[in-house]
Amino acid sequence: MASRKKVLLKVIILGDSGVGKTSLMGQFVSHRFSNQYKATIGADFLTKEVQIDDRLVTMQIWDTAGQERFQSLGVAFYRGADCCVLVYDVTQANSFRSLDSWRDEFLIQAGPRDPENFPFVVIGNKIDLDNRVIQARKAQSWCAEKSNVPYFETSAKDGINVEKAFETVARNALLREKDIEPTPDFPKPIIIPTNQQPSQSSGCPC
Ligand code: G3D
Ligand code: MG
Repeated sequence: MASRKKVLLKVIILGDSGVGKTSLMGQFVSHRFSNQYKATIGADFLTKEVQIDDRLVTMQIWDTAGQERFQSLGVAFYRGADCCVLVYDVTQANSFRSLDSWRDEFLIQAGPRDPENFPFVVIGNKIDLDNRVIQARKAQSWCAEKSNVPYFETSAKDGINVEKAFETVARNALLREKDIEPTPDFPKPIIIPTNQQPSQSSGCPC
């Protein structure tokens, strides 16, 4: 049976500062929720392998390093994104209102081929807190207006729904597999037979 090509998905997480982007990534990648974890991330992205049906998928998840405060994330952050996770905090109305501008910013900066059908996923985070101000149906109707973007409510703190949300991220990106740039396979090794005589036409002037 022919083996399927490996898939690498670039996933970026956007949303206002403080909504829990880094915590969601930490919970998903390492099942950890701690400040110490956040302080130790120096990299631009973390990777996690997930199994989606019969496919092994490497998710490369890009988190901001706090520059989202100025909405100036640079072109390398957006370039080649296969999926975009938009996060807000269910206890902060402003962070929900910002979803529009984060989505617009993504579409401008990343310039996907088919913006209407680009795979976004929206996450309402911090559902473990009891001071929620944005109700699920409000977020769901925003998502419905934007070509039915999937919506999840999570707690990065308690690990609620985080796996499920990221699995949907991977699945929806895979559905658009034709748009994903193939991961280059390792080149085939060149086998040099030990008993081979130098050929007459080797081009060697000696
Ligand atoms: P950001 O990366 O979007 O800026 P962070 O957000 O992941 O840094 O999280 C911001 C603050 O929210 C952190 O608290 C973090 O612990 C908290 N937080 C993140 N997710 C959750 C959650 O699901 N529930 C609760 N209760 N808190 C969460 P501090 O105090 O470190 O600023
Ligand atoms: Mg962060």
